[in-house]
Amino acid sequence: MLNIIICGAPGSGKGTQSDLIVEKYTLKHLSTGDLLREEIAKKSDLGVEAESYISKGNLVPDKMILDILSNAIDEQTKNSKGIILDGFPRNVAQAEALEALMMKLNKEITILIDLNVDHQELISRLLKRGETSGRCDDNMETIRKRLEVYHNKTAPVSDFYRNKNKYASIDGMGTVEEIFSRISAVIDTKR
Ligand code: B4P
Repeated sequence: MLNIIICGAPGSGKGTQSDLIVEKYTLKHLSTGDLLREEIAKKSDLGVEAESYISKGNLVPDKMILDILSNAIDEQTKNSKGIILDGFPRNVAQAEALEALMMKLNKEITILIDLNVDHQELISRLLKRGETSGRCDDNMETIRKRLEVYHNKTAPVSDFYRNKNKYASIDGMGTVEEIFSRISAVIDTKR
């Protein structure tokens, strides 16, 4: 079973690469960003609360994410070849909660794939996406805040998995296809 985490700064291509990984390795895709945006679109209570954090570039509270994800991970790991977690865990507390959950399910994380992209390239990708995405967080002020939150809170998750020997750093610069072939080479060593 392949249970992969894809991690990286906002705009590093987690969502883009996850779609390709899911197709090639027939995994189930769990994106916390997508799950939250679905709630925002429905204008549910959870979505309204989540939007108040996301529009300012902050992470939503851990409890909200864990409530959404716990059942989803349980469901998606049943009768599947594995899962790809896109955008989760976003801080060390979420990584610890994920480890506890996986242990309870008698499953384990195979590898964390960390996409590394230059600062200016991240900004230009997100501003470009903002021209058409309609997302409340794809504007210059919020992007700056998201990058700061990433460096302070999410980057330490890499060390958490590096210490477990479950970490692969990937050059996230280049074409989508070039990056995907680097990722595939790592995943193929884990099958
Ligand atoms: P996410 O939805 O996870 O998204 P992201 O970081 O903005 O983007 P991603 O890296 O997936 O980039 P993409 O492939 O789209 O998070 C949004 C917000 O939700 C967070 O800020 C946070 O508030 C909240 N949230 C989510 N998970 C949470 C959690 N676990 N805990 C707390 N809060 C949470 O690529 C970006 C753009 O670049 C696209 O337009 C794409 O087409 C383009 N692109 C991709 N690869 C490219 C390449 N190689 N070259 C050129 N362009 C490329």
